[in-house]
Amino acid sequence: MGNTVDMQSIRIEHDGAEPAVTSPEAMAAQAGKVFPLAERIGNGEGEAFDFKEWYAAWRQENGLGADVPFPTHLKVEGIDTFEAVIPWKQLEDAAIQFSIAGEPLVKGGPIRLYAPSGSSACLNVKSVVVLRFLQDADNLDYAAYGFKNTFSTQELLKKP
Ligand SMILES: Nc1nc2c(c(=O)[nH]1)N[C@H]1C(S)=C(S)[C@@H](COP(=O)(O)O)O[C@H]1N2
Ligand SMILES: [Mo]
Repeated sequence: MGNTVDMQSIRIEHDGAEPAVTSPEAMAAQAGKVFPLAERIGNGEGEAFDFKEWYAAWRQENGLGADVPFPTHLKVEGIDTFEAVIPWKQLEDAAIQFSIAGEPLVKGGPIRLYAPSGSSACLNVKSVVVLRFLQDADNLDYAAYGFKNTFSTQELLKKP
């Protein structure tokens, strides 16, 4: 069905680049190295690639030079409107799960982000369909998660 392709698409928005869509397989190929998610996440299933390795490769392939600043935060949006804002330093060792036993994710697809250095397991967003790269140098430790437009004080994590 025509919808199948859209459901497996991930939109990328980054200053200095045209918004574009990609696929789990294309992202894994771009990252270059794939490993069992369990290497980083206890009980993690399936295959993953390193988020920052993928990001470095993506930057290079899109010709983003030193004039385009590195992001301070990543905002990930799930297909169910759950979303999270994650400080860059909480993305250390972050991994993107993209398949299980070589097959596309049935649950949590097209991709799922795991942030083992994140301030909360709630930041492990499933069914990610948008990656938005943000610049907010005044709020480097700002992290948040929740359903779109429903961020509340309780959902804001002030600690890095
Ligand atoms: N798309 C999406 N991702 C999500 C959520 C959600 O409701 N939707 N819940 C989050 C929260 S609050 C938690 S605690 C974890 C739960 O992950 P688990 O089901 O693997 O335990 O997923 C996070 N990722
Ligand atoms: Mo949670």
